Amino acid sequence: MVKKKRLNKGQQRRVNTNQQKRLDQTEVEWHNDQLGPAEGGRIISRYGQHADVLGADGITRRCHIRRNISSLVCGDRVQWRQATNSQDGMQGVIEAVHERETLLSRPDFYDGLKPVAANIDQIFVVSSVLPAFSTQIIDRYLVACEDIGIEPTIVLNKVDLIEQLSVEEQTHINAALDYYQAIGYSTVRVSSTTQQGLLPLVAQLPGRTSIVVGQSGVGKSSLVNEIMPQVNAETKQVSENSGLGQHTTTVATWYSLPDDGVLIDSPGIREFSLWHLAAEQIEQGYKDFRPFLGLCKFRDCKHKNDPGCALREAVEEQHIAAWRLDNFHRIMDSMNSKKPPRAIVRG
Ligand SMILES: Nc1nc2c(ncn2[C@@H]2O[C@H](COP(=O)(O)OP(=O)(O)O)[C@@H](O)[C@H]2O)c(=O)[nH]1
Ligand SMILES: [Mg+2]
Ligand SMILES: [Zn+2]
Repeated sequence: MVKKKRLNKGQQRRVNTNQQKRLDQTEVEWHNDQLGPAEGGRIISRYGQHADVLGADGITRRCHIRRNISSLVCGDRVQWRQATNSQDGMQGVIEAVHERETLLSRPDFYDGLKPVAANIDQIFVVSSVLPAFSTQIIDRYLVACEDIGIEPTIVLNKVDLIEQLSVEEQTHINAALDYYQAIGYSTVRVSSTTQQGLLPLVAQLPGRTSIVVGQSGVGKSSLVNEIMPQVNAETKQVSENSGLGQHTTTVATWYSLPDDGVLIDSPGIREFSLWHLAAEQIEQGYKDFRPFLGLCKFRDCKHKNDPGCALREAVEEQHIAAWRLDNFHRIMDSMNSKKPPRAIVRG
């Protein structure tokens, strides 16, 4: 009979510490004594298992992310430690994330809700003359902004191209922007190429953490570059010249403004689905609907052909634009037909 070898206490302790060391090493590559004290920092952008952290000294360093951190995104306030010597371009490790004040998320068909940026307090919903202006897309962003309670500003970029549109198209864009303005959203018309209209937008930036969102190609990165020429955010043209094809902004990126404030560039979001929201939240996201919600004859009114629908009456009496109710229905229809498999399973 083979006697099972027993480890004495000292051996056992060594095995345990070695195991712990291996765990630590696979996580951070550094031993504890190779890391400086814990400091506060800010996430500039996150790339998979690492992120760029802005330290209190104003320097940005690429850091590992500890595995216990489940969610980390541009704008997060973190606790991190600098390494005495960098390894594979990594200069430290992020150990903890502070609680977020706000979080802008984007529903991903397969991955569920994906965070885009944290701790923002102003959202610029950027649209453009080309690619085509779409109130459908703007409304989706507005509903998302209303849901997280952050004041949006609607930006129409590339106004230098407006004359290329037909008179009908120009009238349509102007009427829509006027309507948004009338229901309480601030709207600006700008061109990052000619710089026209930029001053009112820039005036809204100091002291706040702002993000530009919108479809790919509307000129978000170009606007960021015009506002802060020193940052050189990657635009489509730049990357086309470098031969990298469609490789534009892929993650949200934080840029500190010279006079206190932050502007975050975000990647284009092709389709901003809202299926994480309930029908009531989408209704509430239409601020011009609010005075009429709850006044329909039937509690489960779908605001389509239901008799006694207060929203349809409001449209007939021109309190609500017909296209807003149409857009609402298109969002509701897409929610019913395009729900991801997982969301359906979960009910
Ligand atoms: N004519 C015109 N083109 C613009 C303007 N702003 C951006 N663009 C162009 O639109 C394209 C997409 O710009 P980009 O900033 O990469 O868009 P993003 O995907 O929203 O970041 C580029 O070719 C820009 O040069 C503008 O105000 N006027
Ligand atoms: Mg971009
Ligand atoms: Zn109704």
